[in-house]
Amino acid sequence: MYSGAAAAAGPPRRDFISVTLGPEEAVGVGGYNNSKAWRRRSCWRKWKQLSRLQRSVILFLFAFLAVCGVISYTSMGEAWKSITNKSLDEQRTEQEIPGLKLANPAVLPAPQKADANHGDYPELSLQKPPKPPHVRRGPSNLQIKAPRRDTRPKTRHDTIRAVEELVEADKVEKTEKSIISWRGAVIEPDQSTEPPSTKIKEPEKPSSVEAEDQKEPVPINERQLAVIEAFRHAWKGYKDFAWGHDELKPLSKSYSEWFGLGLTLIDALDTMWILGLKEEFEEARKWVANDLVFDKNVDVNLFESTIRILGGLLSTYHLSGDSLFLEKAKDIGNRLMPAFKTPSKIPYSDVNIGRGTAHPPRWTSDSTVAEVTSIQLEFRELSRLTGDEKFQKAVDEVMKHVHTLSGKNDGLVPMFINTNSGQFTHLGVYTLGARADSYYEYLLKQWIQGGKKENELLEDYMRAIEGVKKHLLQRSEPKKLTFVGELAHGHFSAKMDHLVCFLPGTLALGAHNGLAADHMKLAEALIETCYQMYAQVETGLSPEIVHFNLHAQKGHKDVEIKPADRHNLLRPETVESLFYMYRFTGNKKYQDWGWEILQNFNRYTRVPTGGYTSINNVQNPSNPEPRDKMESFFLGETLKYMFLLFSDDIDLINLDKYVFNTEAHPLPIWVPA
Ligand code: DMJ
Repeated sequence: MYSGAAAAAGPPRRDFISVTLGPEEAVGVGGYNNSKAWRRRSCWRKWKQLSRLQRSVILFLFAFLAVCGVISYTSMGEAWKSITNKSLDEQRTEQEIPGLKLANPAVLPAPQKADANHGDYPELSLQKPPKPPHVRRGPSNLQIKAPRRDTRPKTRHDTIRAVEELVEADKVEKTEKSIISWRGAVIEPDQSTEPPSTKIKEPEKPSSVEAEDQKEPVPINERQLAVIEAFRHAWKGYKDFAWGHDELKPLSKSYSEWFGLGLTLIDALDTMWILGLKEEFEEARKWVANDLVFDKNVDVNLFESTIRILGGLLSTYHLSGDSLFLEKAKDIGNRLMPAFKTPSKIPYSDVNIGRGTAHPPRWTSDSTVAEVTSIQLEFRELSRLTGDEKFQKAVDEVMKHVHTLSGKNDGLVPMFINTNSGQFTHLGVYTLGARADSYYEYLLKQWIQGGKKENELLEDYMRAIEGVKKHLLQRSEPKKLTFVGELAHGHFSAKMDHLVCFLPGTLALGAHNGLAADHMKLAEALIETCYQMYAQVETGLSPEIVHFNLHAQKGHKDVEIKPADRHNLLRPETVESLFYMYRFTGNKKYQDWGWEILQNFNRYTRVPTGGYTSINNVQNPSNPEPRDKMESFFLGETLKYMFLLFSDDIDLINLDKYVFNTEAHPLPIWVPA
């Protein structure tokens, strides 16, 4: 090999390297002499004979090999460590229940832990998620394999770290814009990464169910069997009287239509998969294949159809690996896109999926904050699966915009946002209930979905929880239950929607993912309150809204119910939070509370001819006044969370691998490849 520079300078210099290895070389020079001294001399002579360039190249090669060696040694060490840890886990499990091994080895790549970058911030660390103390087994037909992840932010560094002391967020923000602090955690926006929207390069491969023969038979316990029985009873009513329609009216043995898209059937698909109801699932699949048509001149609510239909189809696709569901998800996803064609890019509430037009409600150009900020998990996942970034771009833009908006109160958001101006409207009212609830839930869940890299989401979430603590938390009398009230123009109201009971589960999920430990404490206090919203009521079922007593009064309980609020719609939020609490603590009281609730649903809402019904009066056990409607979320969420709550299998929708959308449809966490 000739060096061009040497050739130009004068007579050609031989700058090539010729290395001959092996004994032949030594034999050729003067016979075989293998003494150490001879070898040393011979090597040195050879070395001296080499040109400077040749020596440099050899030295460089040695240096390069040394670096490679160090790197591969480190990564082998990591791999060895994880193998060792796994076997320790298995040993521990064996000790807890002799004879049982971890039934389901992880099938997804381990999600990047928030504390994965300790090396970057050696002085601080995230709290380690507590290891659930119970043993896990899941239905044999449910081994879920998450897809390979192509879409991820550029930087691999997680940017939160636990700190010992509370630093006031506002104070820090004033002094140094780059650090936002709160109790227990610090974010450094300069480490921030782009959200994954711009990283979509190729479509995601379909995920698939792991081969059946890799699984051990899984015992289903008595309580899970009771959930299966309840599901079958509900399904019977739907099948007999409402097949292919949106909702069952179990008393009149008929149905109601909302969008005319078989809402209950789609919402229930992944529940059937999780419960192992193969026959029912196959029957429903046939309906999806042959009868589900989105090319219809019908107005649908963007939020409701996203969380129930798009979310339901996506999660069923992930669980079953059946591309039919992805095709349908793409179809509905595309048809919902016109909603984002607004002056502000804040989507309209309603879309005509046949005509491709969208509009706000007739009486206003406002959209609901929870609605426009709780469609992100689904659209982001659709982008990842299809490789088409338009879905994610649209919803990320909404989040970015809301992040910058004024009108928040310590992270708490108003309930409405205008689609023309993009500004919050009806300022001054703050709630964690209807119209705002899932905004908070999706801040955390998007952060988790994206691999804990999108700092603005975490920042908004942490700030909001501080806002909740500061403005909305109170204690009731006589039991001193911690509850989340509402704030209207500076006045505190002791009103709490049942919807707010999603919060303990979300807080626990955040704590599990390394956020402040006091979030878990708050979760424990709030789930007790949510349980009391059932336990203190005559039927043992919670009303839609309660008012807490702030002052002790003789003969009064903590919970007061107004006549207009005493209905129960078979909602999931408390059971949902019980599920998270049990998963993360292993405390069986949460299972027992859920069991009580299931029995009371059976006692007061079950319709003998099939189905369950919402009721109008949770305070009247002798006549709870059935409403004649079974909401789709009873099958999509309530019974699913019940089944998961009663399970001791953390791999039955492993929360380090999946994140539930707000309609209980599990979507994979994007794991670095
Ligand atoms: C569901 O559609 C979702 O959970 C949503 O986030 C809130 N309302 C119902 C259940 O109560």
